[in-house]
Amino acid sequence: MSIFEEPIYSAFEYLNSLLNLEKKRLFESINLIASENLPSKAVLEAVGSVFSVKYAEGYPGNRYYGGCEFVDRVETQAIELAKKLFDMEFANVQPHSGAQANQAVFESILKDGDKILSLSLDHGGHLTHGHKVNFSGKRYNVVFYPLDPKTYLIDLNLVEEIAKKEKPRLIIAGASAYSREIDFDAFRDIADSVGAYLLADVAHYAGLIVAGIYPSPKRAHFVTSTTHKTLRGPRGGIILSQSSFANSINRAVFPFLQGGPHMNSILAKAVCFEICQTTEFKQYAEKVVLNAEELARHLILNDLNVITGGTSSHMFLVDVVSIGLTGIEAQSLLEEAGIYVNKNTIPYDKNPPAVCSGIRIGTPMITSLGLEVSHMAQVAEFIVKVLKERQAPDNLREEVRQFCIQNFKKIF
Ligand code: DSN
Repeated sequence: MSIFEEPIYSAFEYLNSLLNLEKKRLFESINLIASENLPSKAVLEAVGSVFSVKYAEGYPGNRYYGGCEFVDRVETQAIELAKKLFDMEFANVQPHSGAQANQAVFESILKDGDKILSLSLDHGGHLTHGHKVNFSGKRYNVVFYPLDPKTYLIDLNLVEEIAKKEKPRLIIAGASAYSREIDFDAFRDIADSVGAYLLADVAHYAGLIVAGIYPSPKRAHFVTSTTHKTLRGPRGGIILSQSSFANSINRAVFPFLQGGPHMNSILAKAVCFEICQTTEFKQYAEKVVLNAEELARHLILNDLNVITGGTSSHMFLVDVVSIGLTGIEAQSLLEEAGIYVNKNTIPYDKNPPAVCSGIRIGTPMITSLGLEVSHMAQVAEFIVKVLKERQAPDNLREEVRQFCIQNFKKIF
């Protein structure tokens, strides 16, 4: 057999062993990283398909290469499904990531130096919403709205006040570490009152939105998302908008920011969007939120400080300084026990971003692996044993492993 045809395990044994180690890591540990998820087999099959061969710069019906008959049909289908799912007039399914989706929206309506109003990263926003180390903070003039210092919730009156004073050209509603509902309609009203555009970055909430259990962003001028978080699709991004922005968005994605679209990912996005329309997906999304609520409830019962006292989504933040730890310490103690979270700033954090005072906990992945509300007390107990009771995490590792082996659905 030629080296081109051999399976990875016989051609490159050392690479295959890394693949197996990663599978073991994923399926023998409790992954609570809020932005990660396990895609369905159909999505993974699409990502690994022969659609990865094809160059298709351009858009359906208007490509720079021959042989685009089937990729055109795939991309058209992905676009139609995305529009239907989010109930919006236009979709571009080519962005390689959420960051590039945001960049394309900025490019389509902003000039260098234009003003953006957004939630800062340390209050739960996102790097691309104007952080000073990111292109968004370097190219645009960014003003942030803070969370309410007592409730840690978005204060819409304050957002409106700042918007009226600052007159931004773009307001961003969306977050990577905000566990409560975002009222996108109210943001649109504020944007209208100051003549600003509204971008809803729903990367974290998209799966809950299409399942109808999180506020709809459809009144926003632009909606961006990743496809791999709560949507359970492939790594990638999408942009939705009103049809009047179609040309400027398309030009911003290609040829301005990107070259050839990844047609294998676009096939996988179409597969993901098909799955998202099913009752099974809606039930999955509901379970993600129920699991997050239940996990937060058990941590609170054990006197851990869950920011905002719970969650209305797939994730929540835990303040670990109140139990004598930093975020980075909590993350690494849990990792030793086989539980993955990420250190995260909490609102008004006094620690630097590399240290953080909190951890972010999410349930999309464990729900994909079949954990139910009834398992959450046990997951909380593991966390409490490590963080609060300070039991040696390596002693718990085997218990966590056995829990995973016994309770995770066999996916592969
Ligand atoms: N890195 C993602 C997250 O963890 O939320 C956002 O891009």
